[in-house]
Amino acid sequence: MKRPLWFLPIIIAGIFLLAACTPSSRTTLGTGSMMNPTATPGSMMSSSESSHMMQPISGENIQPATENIGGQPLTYRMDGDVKVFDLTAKPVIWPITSDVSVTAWTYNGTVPGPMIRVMEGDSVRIIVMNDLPEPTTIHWHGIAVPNAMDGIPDVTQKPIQPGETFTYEFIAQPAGTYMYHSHYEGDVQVSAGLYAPFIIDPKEAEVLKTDVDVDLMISEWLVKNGETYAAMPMAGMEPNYFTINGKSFPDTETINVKKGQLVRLRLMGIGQFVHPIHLHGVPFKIVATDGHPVPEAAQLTKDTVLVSPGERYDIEFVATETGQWMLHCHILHHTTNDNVEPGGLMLMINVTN
Ligand SMILES: [Cu+2]
Repeated sequence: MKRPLWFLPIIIAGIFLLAACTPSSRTTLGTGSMMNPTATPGSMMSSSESSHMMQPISGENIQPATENIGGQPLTYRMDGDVKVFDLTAKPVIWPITSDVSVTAWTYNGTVPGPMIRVMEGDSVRIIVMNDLPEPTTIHWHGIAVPNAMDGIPDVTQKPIQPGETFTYEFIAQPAGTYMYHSHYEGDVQVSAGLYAPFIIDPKEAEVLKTDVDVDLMISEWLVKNGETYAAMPMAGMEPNYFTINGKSFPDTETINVKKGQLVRLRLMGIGQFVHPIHLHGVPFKIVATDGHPVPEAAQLTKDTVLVSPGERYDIEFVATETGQWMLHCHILHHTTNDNVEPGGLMLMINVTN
C-alpha cells in the first residue's frame, strides 16, 4: 500500500516551529544578533532596555486632574509679535471614564495636552517646564521647524531634565493639522499621555468654511492591578483601554451638529496601534492628509479610513440626516473597555434640526 505524502510538509513545518520556540534559541541571542532576523524586537532587548516599558507609569504624590477635558485651546501672551505659550509636563491621575482613571504624564494636566492653534506664518515661542520624574523633549510633528527646534534628545538638543525649562521658537508653517509630543523614550512617554494637537490655520484669504471642526486624537492604555502601563504592540503589553481625546466610550465627547452643517473631523493617530475609523450615516471626503490639503479632484469618498501611528486625516461631510450617528474604530476589540463592550473608540455625532 502506498503511503500518502500530504503530511510531510506539516511535519517539516512543525520541526521548524519547535526549533524557533525552544528556550535555547532565545537565550543565545545577544543584542543586535543577526542569528534570528524574525525574532520580535522585545526578545532582542536586554532586560534594562525593555524594563522601562514594563514599569508602571510613575510619579511622586500624583494629584487628580483638575480639568476633565483635554485638547482645549491654550491661551498665549504676546511678546512683540511672538505668541508665547507655557507648557508644564507633569503627572496627573486622569479619568478615561467615570469609573477608570490612569496615571498619565501630561502637558498642563490634561490628556491630550492643550491645543496650540495659530495662523500660518505666526511666530510662536513655547516655554516647556519639566515637572516629570524623567527627562523629556517635545517634537513638533509635521511642522517645518528649524533643526535645532526638532526636539530630538542628544541630537538637536540636550534632554530637558526634571526641574529644567527649555524654549522652543519657530514660525508656524505650513497650515494644517499637526501634533506635538514627547520624543524622549517616546514609546513610554507618548503612550502615557504626552501629546496634544497643534493646528495651523490658513491665512485669512483661504479661511476654512466648516461649521464644526473637531480634533480627535486616538491612543491606547494598559491598566492592570490598579497600575497604568504604556501600551505596546508586544506580548503582555497589549492595551485594554482605547481613548479618543483621552476618553473611552461612553465618556467620549458627543459632537453636536445642526442638519446641513459641514463637519470637519481631524483624526490623529498618536498611539502605537492602527485604527480603521468608520462613520455611520453618510460618507466623508478626505480633504487633507498629514496636514496637507488634498486637491479636490483627488479627494477620496469613503466611510472608513485607516489611521496609523503618526498619521492625520482631515475628513469632511455634510450632516444631511438627523439622528445619533456613530463614529468608531472597526477593529471591534478597540470598542471595548477591558474586554467589555461597548467602550473604547466610539463616539456619537448628534445631528439635530
Ligand atoms: Cu482601533
